[in-house]
Amino acid sequence: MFRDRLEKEAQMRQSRLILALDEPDYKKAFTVLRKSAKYLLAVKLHPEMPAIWGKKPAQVVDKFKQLVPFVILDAKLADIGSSNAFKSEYHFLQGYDAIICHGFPGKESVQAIQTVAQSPALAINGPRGVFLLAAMTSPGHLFAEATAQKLAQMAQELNVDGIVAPGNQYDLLAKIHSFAPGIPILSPGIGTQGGDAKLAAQSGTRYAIVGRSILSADKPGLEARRTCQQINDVLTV
Ligand code: O7M
Repeated sequence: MFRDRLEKEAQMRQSRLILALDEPDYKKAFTVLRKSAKYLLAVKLHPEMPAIWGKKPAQVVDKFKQLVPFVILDAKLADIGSSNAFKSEYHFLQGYDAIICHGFPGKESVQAIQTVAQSPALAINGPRGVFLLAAMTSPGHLFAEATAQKLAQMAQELNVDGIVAPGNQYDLLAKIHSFAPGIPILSPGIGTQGGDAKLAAQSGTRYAIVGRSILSADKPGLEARRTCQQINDVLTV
């Protein structure tokens, strides 16, 4: 499974840090990536980023993968199965290693992406991954605990590669972890959105998704190293 590749690589690289490269200036984005790459497990991109940078997705993915093992697409797919299938196939063909999706359209919609991710044509370099979002970091989000519970249980049943859950809401995070103990959690919300890497890791986060606190640091490499170390202090790598 993709999550085994992720875990193995995390242990080899001694990093559970995923950089959210939300920087519209390509030159700046690439400089931050170059400076922090040594402390990163992966980069997370929104689907719009290559177009914002005036580049082709496959070109960006190829280039970034010379610096980090994985490039994760934050597509937050939330469609019916057949649409999720062709969208994810398009994205995987660009080289992305894993895709993030919503669970609220239902199990079949998520399964459609898993089927594409595991298709032999795409699995030449190992299976691709599917991460399911169970709750969000944003203030006033509508992921009530009961909803998050259902989504986490769905993630467990479907045996997805990971759950995205808020690294700035420790109680909800811990609950999501308890509802799907077998599925690793990837957490945004650390740093600028108030979450603390150590507290998140203690509440169930296995991989941290961090953007602005690294992107806006005077020394992004040092900030990446610091965040990477904070997680490693709690989780054995
Ligand atoms: O560290 P930040 O706040 O600068 O960036 C966090 C990134 O995580 C940014 O790319 C968001 O789009 C994303 N994110 C959240 O901030 N909150 C969520 O609930 C979910 C995500 C996300 O990655 O979803 C997959």
